[in-house]
Amino acid sequence: AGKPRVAVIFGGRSTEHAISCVTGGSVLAAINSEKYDVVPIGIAADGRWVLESGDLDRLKIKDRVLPAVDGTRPGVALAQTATGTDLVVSDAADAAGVLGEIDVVFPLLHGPWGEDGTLQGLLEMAGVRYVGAGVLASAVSMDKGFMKVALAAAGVPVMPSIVVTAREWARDTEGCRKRSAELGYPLFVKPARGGSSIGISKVHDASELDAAIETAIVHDPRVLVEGFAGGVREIECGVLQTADGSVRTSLPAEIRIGGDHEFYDFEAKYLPGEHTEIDCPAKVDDALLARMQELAVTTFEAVGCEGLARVDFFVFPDGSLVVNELNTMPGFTPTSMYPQMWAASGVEYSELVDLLLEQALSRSTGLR
Ligand code: G1L
Repeated sequence: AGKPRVAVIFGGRSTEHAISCVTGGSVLAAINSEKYDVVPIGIAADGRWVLESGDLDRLKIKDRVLPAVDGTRPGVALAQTATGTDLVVSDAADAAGVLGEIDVVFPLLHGPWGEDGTLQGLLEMAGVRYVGAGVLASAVSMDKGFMKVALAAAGVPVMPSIVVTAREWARDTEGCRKRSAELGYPLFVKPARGGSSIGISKVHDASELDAAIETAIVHDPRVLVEGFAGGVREIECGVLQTADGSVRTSLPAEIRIGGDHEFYDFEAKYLPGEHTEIDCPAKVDDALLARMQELAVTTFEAVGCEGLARVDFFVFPDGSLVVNELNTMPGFTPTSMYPQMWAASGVEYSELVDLLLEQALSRSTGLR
């Protein structure tokens, strides 16, 4: 048998197309080519699946120009064959040529049709193994409303919240206002499935609530209204499941938001240094570290995650913890938080990529 063949899929129809391309370039560069054959697959902004070139320089930010998938490259499609799964090159000019069987996919896609379990479902149907969370865990983690229901049921502390749907808002606006106000001001209002920070408002009093809900509804018909955690530290922890089935946790990192930013918003996230400081590893005592790592594993298991997840905590002044976010597809360039936390824990980026591939390859393609 030859080397396992890895398809790295990146790009996609989301606003984070360019970030996904940069991540794809980083992962492609980190895969050990003595151990794996690599196939770069781009999803163009219009949704076309293409065989990308091996030119990794194309996937970098150059002269402040963001990379994008080249939609003029030959098209590819995932097709199941009698013998298993083959990736078929459906080049219009040429008769369909077969690239060969794909053993494992590294799906680097954000938002709807990628992070929400839909691509995972396609891969399950085709019988192809892949890195990261499965269909249910991806979908549940993507939706902050359902994520909190699953975590609360497992005894994981979360901030109190409610979901307001566009239909409920239209039919019973007053009822939605009342349910929101019961959480107490200030509040956060967010699109339930927004991966980035777009559409989020901090609501200081009742006069600001309607506008905040209407802003969030533009981005998602499911809106999360959440209690506000004041005076907390924001600390996150990486979770990594390895091929032997064990679930490991990284050292945590702390994000400190400075200046006039009321929360870790879009600018704060993408212009680090100017608005935020990162402590990696975070300065935490042994007792807090142990509680955080244990809660991170409980969170991972409560949602049935696989492979990896980043768990973001609020730490209250009295030392109590709540889980603020669960991310099954955390930022994954070498300088992103998740890889940085693992680097601080002794696992370098290329080893991380290899451990994730090994874990994915060890999976059953049946019920698991
Ligand atoms: F495949 C993994 F490992 F599960 C995976 C998939 C996607 C890890 C991280 C990501 N992240 C991204 O794709 C993104 C940060 C480019 C957008 Cl969510």
